[in-house]
Amino acid sequence: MHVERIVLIQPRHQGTIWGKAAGSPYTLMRLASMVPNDLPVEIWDENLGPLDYARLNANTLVGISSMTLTIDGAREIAAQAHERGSKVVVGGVHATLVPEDVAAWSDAVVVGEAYHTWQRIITDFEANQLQPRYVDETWESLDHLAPISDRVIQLTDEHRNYWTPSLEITRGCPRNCSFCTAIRVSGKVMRLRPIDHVVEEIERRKLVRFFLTDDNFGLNFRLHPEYMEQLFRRLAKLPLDSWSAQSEMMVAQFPDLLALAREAHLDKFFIGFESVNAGNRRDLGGKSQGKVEEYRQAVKAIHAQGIAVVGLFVTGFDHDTPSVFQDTWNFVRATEFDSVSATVLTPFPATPQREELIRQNRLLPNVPWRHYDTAHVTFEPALMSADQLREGYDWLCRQLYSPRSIAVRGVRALRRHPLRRAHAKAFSIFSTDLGYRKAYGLRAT
Ligand code: B12
Ligand code: SF4
Repeated sequence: MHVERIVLIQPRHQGTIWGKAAGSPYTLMRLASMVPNDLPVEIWDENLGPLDYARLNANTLVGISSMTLTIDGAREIAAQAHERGSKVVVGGVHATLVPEDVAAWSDAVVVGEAYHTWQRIITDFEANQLQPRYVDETWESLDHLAPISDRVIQLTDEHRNYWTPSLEITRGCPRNCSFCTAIRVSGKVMRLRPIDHVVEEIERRKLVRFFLTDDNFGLNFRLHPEYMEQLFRRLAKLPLDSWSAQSEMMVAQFPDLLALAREAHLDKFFIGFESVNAGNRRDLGGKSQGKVEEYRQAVKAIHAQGIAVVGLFVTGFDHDTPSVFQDTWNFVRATEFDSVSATVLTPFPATPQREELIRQNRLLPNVPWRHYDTAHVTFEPALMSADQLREGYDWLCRQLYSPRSIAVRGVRALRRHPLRRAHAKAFSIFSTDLGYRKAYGLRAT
């Protein structure tokens, strides 16, 4: 078959703020870079505006990436594409978790990674032999990944269209938290990209700020300290403004690496403290124990090296009572977080946690997938009612994201920087809390 073009689509989840979407469509940028150069490829991001379905036809292969929250949007896009005769391939975390559901309305489902399957899918489409399912869960080395191509850099125009470019340096996480779905698409083995590749990509994409997609970058302080040291020394030489990464709090135990990270322009760690309730420790995968004094010490130690801390908290665990909201707020107020994210525990499909809730008949009926945004209540908690969780969470968010709270945290964070840098730092400091405020606000819709 003659392939006219390949169209990779990201369904809408957040829209834009002042004309730009939050994060660059990194997943699609990687996939688009693997499309052979003689084949036209496009990235359509529904966050940036409505999709031009009229340009699809039977010679178009449509690829959609989706998380649970956007899977219903993905299905609508697939239906539109099918009306115009296109074939539709769906991948990403939701397709990986429940491929049989996605198979019902797509032509092919991609489970796991696509570094080996995506090119085969294109060849199979050309040969009219698209298979219903492609699986890659081998978690192979990241050494030979196709780099983001110049063609893709041009067509994404990420500096104009997105607030924060994404970048991947490591992938996977050997922890096995019962609620985690990220490890289903990135694997339980920690893999590292060659430092030369990372530096080359930063330079070619002309990145000065970025957010790491790595699920637990900080764990490498313990697992791969030499790699981290080399990485930081190389990044220190680049003209970067700032970058941020997800981590667990044990990075606080590595002051020397933290100092190098700061020199490498690492500005902010997003740290999953998860819960202030020690009763929940069995659910926290060993990385947090609900010991608030330890959390406080960790924040201090990380701040001491000049790195900001965004505290991530989840409410609704089985040992949480209605007091968890006031306890979380008290703890946040007394601890100098730079920003805070509070979410509701969310039993994503195919997690051990969801299996257990199903066994106990505790999932709320008829909750649409778009409410799996970590801000809606989707199950009956153990020690409070669903309404108590909903109201308590609303109350907590009103405290956390009030203009006053955001201002207090922001001004406190600004004070840690020299006055001459305050202007440059203001965006990074306030944007995280404001982004969370907006995401929480979407809960009402
Ligand atoms: C970057 C990111 C974001 C960015 C989004 C950037 C963007 N594209 O718009 C931001 C920060 C905005 C974001 C927001 C949220 N996110 Co997020 N995010 C991620 C993260 C960390 C990395 C994804 C990524 O880019 N990886 C790098 C690329 C290269 O790898 P990849 O995506 O896995 O893609 C590979 C394969 O999956 C496959 N593939 C994927 N799609 C497709 C499509 C086709 C056609 C094919 C062939 C293959 C394929 O091929 C790729 C190459 O191998 C993931 C964690 C993870 N590890 O997936 C969470 C993750 C996707 N997010 C998650 C969640 C829950 C959210 C939020 C809803 C809530 C929250 N508290 O974070 C919000 C959304 C809020 C809202 N209302 O919109 C969950 C989703 C769980 C689920 N089952 O749906 C994840 C898995 C994290 C987690 N803790 O579990 N997120
Ligand atoms: S530490 Fe984070 S990335 Fe690792 S398994 Fe737990 S939730 Fe997932």
